[in-house]
Amino acid sequence: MQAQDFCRDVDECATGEAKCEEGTYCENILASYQCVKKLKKQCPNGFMKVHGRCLDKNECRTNNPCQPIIEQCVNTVGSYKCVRTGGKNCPKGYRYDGSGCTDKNECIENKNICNGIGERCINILGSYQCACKYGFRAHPITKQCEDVDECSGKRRRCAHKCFNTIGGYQCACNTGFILHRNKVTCNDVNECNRPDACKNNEYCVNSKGTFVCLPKECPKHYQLMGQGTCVRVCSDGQDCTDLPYLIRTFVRARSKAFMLRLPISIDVRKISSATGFVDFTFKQGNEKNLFKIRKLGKARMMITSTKPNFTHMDPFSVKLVVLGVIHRNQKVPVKFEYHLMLNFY
Ligand SMILES: [Ca+2]
Ligand SMILES: [Ca+2]
Ligand SMILES: [Ca+2]
Repeated sequence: MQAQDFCRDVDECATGEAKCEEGTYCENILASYQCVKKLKKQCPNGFMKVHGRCLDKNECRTNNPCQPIIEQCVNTVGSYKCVRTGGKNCPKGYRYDGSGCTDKNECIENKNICNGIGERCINILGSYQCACKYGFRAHPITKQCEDVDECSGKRRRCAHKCFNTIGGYQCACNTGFILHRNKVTCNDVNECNRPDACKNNEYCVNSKGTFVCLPKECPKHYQLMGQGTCVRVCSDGQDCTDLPYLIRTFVRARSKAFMLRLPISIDVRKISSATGFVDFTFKQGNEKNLFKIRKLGKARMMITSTKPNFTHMDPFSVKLVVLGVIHRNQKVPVKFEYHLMLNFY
């Protein structure tokens, strides 16, 4: 027999014969068709939209929400049920609890089940797993948990010093600093808050990682002009023209990578700009050749480190004395001194 011998239903929706209004869709039925109103609203939970209609979702087929082995998923209209499979003979890793099988929590039942160093137990359905605790990592071959050395990694964990511990690490600070509550960064100790930090004839200047006691008085032939600045005063008959015209003291703290631009005092600049060049040399404190002077223009300079591994050195303090000589045409050169109390932390 051949197909054309039978009366066949015509799919009016497919042929285009059917005319449905907007907001409706065409549904083919035997010997006719119907226009079904499209649902605009979302379907309620447990239903899904199929050709504009809300149909029950079969949760058991899509992703089984029930516990495998011990439960069976039963689909219902708009929902599903997890039915515990009966029988007292539970598979390995499960136990009968009176009404069905239930997972054994091996981690609670046997506290020592994962007892290797750095191991922790994770309960899973029908079994358990031993994983590494935080701060430990599984060895690629032996799979045993090993301490992670947080201090040797690329990431810098601590502001100053890092000490590895089994299962963790601890930060510590350089001298003159105290560990912040966050256990990572370091705060400077203000030693000047201590009443006995300096003597009576000294004032205290706090600096990162240290502090400096500076005399309140200037040396002979000098007068104090503000904190840390001594200006030469030569009274009649005194031969002190060879002494530096100005002695200024700076207290600076630097993390190791540093460049130090010095603010040259206005008085010195007045002299130098009117005349010519300033020569800068180290008078004291650069015996190890750790520093170099870079001239910036006529009367400015910058101090930088000479060693590329400067940042790896232990913290240290140094007093650098920089001598500046201003050469003047046919006149006696003018000298001045910068006393730099530097702390590298
Ligand atoms: Ca288990
Ligand atoms: Ca560690
Ligand atoms: Ca300090």
